[in-house]
Amino acid sequence: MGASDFSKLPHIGESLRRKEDYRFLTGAGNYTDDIDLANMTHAVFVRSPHAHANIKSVNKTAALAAPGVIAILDGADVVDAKINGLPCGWLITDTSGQPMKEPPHPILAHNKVRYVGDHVAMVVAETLEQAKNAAELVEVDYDVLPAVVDVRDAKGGTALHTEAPDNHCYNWAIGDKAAVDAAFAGAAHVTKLDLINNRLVPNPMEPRAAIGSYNRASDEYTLYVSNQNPHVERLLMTAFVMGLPEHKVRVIAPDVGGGFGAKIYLYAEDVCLTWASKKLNRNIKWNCDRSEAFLCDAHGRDHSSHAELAIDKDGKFLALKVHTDANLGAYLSTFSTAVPTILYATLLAGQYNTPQVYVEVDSWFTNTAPVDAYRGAGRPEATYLLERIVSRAAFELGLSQDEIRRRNFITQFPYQTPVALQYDTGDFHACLNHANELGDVAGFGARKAASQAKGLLRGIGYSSYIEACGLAPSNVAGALGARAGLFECGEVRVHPTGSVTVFTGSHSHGQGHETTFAQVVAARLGIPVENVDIVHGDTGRVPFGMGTYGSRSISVGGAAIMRALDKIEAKAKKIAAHLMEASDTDIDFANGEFSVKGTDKKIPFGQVALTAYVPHNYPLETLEPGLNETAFYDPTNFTFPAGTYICEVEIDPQTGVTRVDKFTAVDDFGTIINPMIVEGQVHGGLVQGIGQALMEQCVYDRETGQLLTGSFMDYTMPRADDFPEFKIGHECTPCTTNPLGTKGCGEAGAIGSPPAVINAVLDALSAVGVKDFDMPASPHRVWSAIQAAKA
Ligand code: MCN
Repeated sequence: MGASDFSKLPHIGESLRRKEDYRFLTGAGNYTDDIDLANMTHAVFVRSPHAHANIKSVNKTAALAAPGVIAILDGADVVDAKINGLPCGWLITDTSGQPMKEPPHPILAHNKVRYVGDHVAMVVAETLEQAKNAAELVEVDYDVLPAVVDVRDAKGGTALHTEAPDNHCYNWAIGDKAAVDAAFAGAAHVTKLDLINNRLVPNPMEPRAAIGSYNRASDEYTLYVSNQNPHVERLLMTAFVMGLPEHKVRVIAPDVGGGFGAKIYLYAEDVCLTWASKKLNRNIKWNCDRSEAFLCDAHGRDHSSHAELAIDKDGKFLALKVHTDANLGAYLSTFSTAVPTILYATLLAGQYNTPQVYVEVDSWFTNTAPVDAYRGAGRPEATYLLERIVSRAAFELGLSQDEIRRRNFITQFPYQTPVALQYDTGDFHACLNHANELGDVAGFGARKAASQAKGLLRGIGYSSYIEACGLAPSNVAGALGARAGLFECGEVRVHPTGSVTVFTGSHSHGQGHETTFAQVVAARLGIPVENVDIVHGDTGRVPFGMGTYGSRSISVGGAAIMRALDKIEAKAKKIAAHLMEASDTDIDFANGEFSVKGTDKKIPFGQVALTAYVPHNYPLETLEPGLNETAFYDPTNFTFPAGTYICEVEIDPQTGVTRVDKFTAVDDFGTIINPMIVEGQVHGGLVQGIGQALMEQCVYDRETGQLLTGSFMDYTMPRADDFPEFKIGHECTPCTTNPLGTKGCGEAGAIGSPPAVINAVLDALSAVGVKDFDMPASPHRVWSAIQAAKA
């Protein structure tokens, strides 16, 4: 079935209430911490208080003697057990042709710690209190070393790893440098910009948690873990770290209370629990507390960039060149290396017809928590840079932010960018027009005058983003360094009574798959949505899948289910043909009924399902009984959601307090399955993006490497009353490379919104002479910028 026919099916585009909400809203969810196994023990990790230190000794004597303690494992035990370090899933090749520097990432530090919170030992005790008390008795003698925190200090700073003497992981580049230089030579105007993309701490509502369990009778391990992709977790852990046969480990990611990227990765704690569950022959639970999450979850962003945009006399872009220093933290987290390269630089053409783009990236090790993908992963960093420099160019050239974008929008599709991606569809003018209308841009002047009358500064900011979701074909990703496939699986199990259970490799941790995937299946089979259940998050039940990240689930996971449904339909037609004594090529299937072309003969889907399992009148010689099909789908291209966001802020120059007064988001997500869920996704993304722009910032002390924003007292999280009612609109150019026509929506809000906010802040502050500003626009930073401009 093609995308166009699919979009017309019943249930597609319907805002059905979420099937999963009953259990979530009534407290019936089953999160990792809700799982209680027999004789459960509890783990607590001893963590480094220093950013960089040699470990002289670990003395466990007093701790081992403490009540309830079962075992204390440290780096020496890991070496004895021959457990490898955590692998990095993406190999970047340096511009020199050499592979990136890939130092070991031990699950428990051996001889050296490299960031505050680095894992030194795991204490296992009968109760959590006993484990906590004993952890305080573990005596670690450290020889403290100088710390490197900021990428600007990395080169020449004390080396974290012997494998990376300059703390340098790789230099990577994309684009034609000579062509870019030539274009700059002929430019009428060059806009320059230095900017920092502030480091963020993900903070999902449910912190990470895991339970290691080992069954001696079957020699099987089970790891319950709050994770976004259980099969990837299992593959990395068994094949690369523990050397276990994969079928002996079952990974279950039950209800997960948000991930936002931070739960994609294989973490040290997960391996420690799995390993120790056999070693101690006990079930072991670990719950990350909020302070540990601040210290040890993979952080996001942390780029420092210089960009230059060459423009001709008509305001048309000629070329863009960018240099970015990316902070990778102390170790390479699972997909960290792909974020500032493949997922970032390839998005720097944006929505614009810029003939030449050249991007160079240096990535560095520092004594901070590992940095990896966080909602948007590279695309927010690209969008922030591009949309900031485009608005700055508009300010410099005296054009409106709207006009400069219109002059440069891509209008012909498919469009090959100079940085590898090929966009299949889009209508950027339509999104901009729609956003202008929805955001009442025409009334901005009057609102600005009204703000002025109150002594307040009002500004408007635009951001026209494009991003790449779903990820690339596996072979392309492999050529770019991915050490994994990027397909997805779906199994459709039709039961004898015609109800259906779907097993998907995608994982829902807030995105509502149990509803939207059921909508897709119900629409295709013409059965009630209540008759479809979705199973995910269990390697013991679901075929091998890649999980959820990169807003890929509906476009790749949904496409795999569509493929399985194609097979179901083809087989069901054969059964129906037999029952109605016709040729299967003469069978039509629509609205849950099989009919013979040109006749009034028809039978319902349920009857065919029953016949498949009660095959009394059945072509057993040519057809197997049963109606159960599995498919794997490998995407042929990314999907390219795009849109225009417009933000209006009002700033009190006396206090620096910045209030988002209006925020308009018009997105093109192709075909939309469930508008209510999509709107919720956009709301969540906007809050995260505006949160980054206005308040969130992870700060380490530049000298000592201590995390200064290690709790919600110091790290400001956005709240509902920080926001106005968002105005949300949609345009639709269906994706041409998947059978649903969908483009991902899960990250768009977080990608498009930060530059819209900061462009608005700069527009407002231009009245008092402020020309440049880095996120976050906290009252103190805004007030200080105003004072500096006055001075
Ligand atoms: N959808 C739709 N029509 C479309 C596109 C999507 O109806 N055209 C629906 C989908 O069926 C799905 C939801 O919208 O129910 C999101 O779909 P998609 O864009 O495919 O994104 P994923 O399901 O793959 O989710 C991943 C994405 C990412 S990468 C992050 S990070 C993120 C996000 O989703 N983390 C989240 N949203 C989150 N929402 C919650 N509550 N918690 C997180 O951790």
